[in-house]
Amino acid sequence: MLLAVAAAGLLATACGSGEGAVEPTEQVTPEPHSLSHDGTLAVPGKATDGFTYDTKLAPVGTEMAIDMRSFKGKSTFGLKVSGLLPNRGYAAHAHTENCGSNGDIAGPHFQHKPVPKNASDTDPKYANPNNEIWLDLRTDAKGNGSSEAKLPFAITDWSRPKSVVVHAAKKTSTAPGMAGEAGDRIACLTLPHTH
Ligand SMILES: [Cu+2]
Repeated sequence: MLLAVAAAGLLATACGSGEGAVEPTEQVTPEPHSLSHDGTLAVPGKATDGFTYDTKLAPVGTEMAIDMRSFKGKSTFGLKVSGLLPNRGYAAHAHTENCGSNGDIAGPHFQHKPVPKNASDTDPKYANPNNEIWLDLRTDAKGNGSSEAKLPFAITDWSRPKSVVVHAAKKTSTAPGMAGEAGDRIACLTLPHTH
């Protein structure tokens, strides 16, 4: 028992919010849940939470910011970018894992209802903007753009995406067998999370 308590103490220190943090460890906060976070893209090796994997389509220094709010079983999820190529569509989604040294590390699309084992990732029944978080946007003449997804489900500490990935395609496909596809992963922002 004592050991377990000591271990919990250590963990709290490791993830804690700095010196002398005395707030009780926050347990599940199902809702309301909100999160704002931004990052600046850098190449893998120099990146902390914002990664570019294609410096032509997603230049170093591009800023990505998200603003997520969840309340009463519904959520909004906004994405803002500045510094991408001007006047261009970009497909983007929330993904399940943290960003890493290559785009694949961010895992598949976050899904509220996960696709069953016998179904395909690209089945529009699961790969659609009511079950995933699609953030396709179009930049203006300065390379700034934004999008907001309105979602018919809650995002909680336990059911939430860990990253936002920008893809090379100008738009996310919705065609059967190709739903959710959007080409190469060109940029990724890791979202803060506790689980
Ligand atoms: Cu994606």
